[in-house]
Amino acid sequence: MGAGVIERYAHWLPVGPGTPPLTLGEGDTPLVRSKVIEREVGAGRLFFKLEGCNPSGSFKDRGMVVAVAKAMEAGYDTVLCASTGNTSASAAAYAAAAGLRSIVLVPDGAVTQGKLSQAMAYGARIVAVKGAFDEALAIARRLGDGYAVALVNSVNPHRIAGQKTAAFEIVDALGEAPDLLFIPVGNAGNITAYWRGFTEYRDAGLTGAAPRMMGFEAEGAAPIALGRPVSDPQTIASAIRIGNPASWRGAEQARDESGGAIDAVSDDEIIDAFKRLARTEGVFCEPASAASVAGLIKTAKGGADLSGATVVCVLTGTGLKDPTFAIQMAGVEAEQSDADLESVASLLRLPQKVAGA
Ligand code: AN7
Repeated sequence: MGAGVIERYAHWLPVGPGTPPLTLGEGDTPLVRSKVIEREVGAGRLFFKLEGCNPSGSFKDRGMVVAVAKAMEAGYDTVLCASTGNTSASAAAYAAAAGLRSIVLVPDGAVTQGKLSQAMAYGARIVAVKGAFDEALAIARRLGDGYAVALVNSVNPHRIAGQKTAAFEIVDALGEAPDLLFIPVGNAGNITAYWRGFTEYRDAGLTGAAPRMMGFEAEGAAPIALGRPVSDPQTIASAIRIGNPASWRGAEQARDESGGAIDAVSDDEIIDAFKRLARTEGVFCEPASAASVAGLIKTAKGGADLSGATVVCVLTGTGLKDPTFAIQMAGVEAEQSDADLESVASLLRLPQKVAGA
């Protein structure tokens, strides 16, 4: 354990003796049983896959380690991506670890401080594009085609290959695939990757069935649910503010082959799920990640019978990615006190300890 996804899952990945053994200790993330939401939605068993525990704080690291290792192997000295934030943080981290340069294109003003601070700290060259993510990605793809840089967006198949290892881990942990997998959908690479992982394990006889894939977009940025691109995507969940996903077809394939669904949740539903996760489960994720749990709650409210079902919600990124959002949602400030026992004790009004108790 702690060996990273290339070493642990080499047999399933497009790596060979010439691939550098790059790792920051990604993967092997916790699969935590729900304490409260499981009961509220009436699920047999509910687990959260805590992808925020990866080295740069999101699931992107699983695919990025493979994409950057393959870029090194191919002799590139620079990696490039467009990003709503997490891909840029991850690309910058692995480029730093590999001794490569990184360039990240971000939609100007639309990336959280936490994510930008990471790209800065890891030493990426950051270009704020005056447009939406989709425009930045279109530029990145053309730069990747015409210039001496390795494109590490999820249109790079090595990204998808690495990210499928999360599905392997879930089956390895449960001993079988879950019945349902709830996952946020933005550029749709991750749902594509999970479906590949589950079906590869199924085809190899390591699980009998694959789960129904339940993907959730944000209502104001829901091209796949609507069936058409969205030109001005809007949502509080900036990570998935995407109007024309690159892996659109992969997501539809996952939905159709698994008998699942791709639907949308409102910002209010995302906020409600975010709060429930933090306050009743002790799990702090970023707003985009809460879309998976919002989707589960919506599905249960819609009358789905989940009793007897094993359900996994993927929580794609840590809450520390977006502290501004968390502080706004809490709507509280620290209470002020002088630095002495009397002041703190009188502020708190705690009951006295009973002697002998
Ligand atoms: C926390 O970083 O697209 O459907 O550029 O950061 O595979 O795109 C991030 C996406 C879900 C959606 N949750 O995954 C980027 C970027 C979080 C994310 C998604 C993202 P995909």
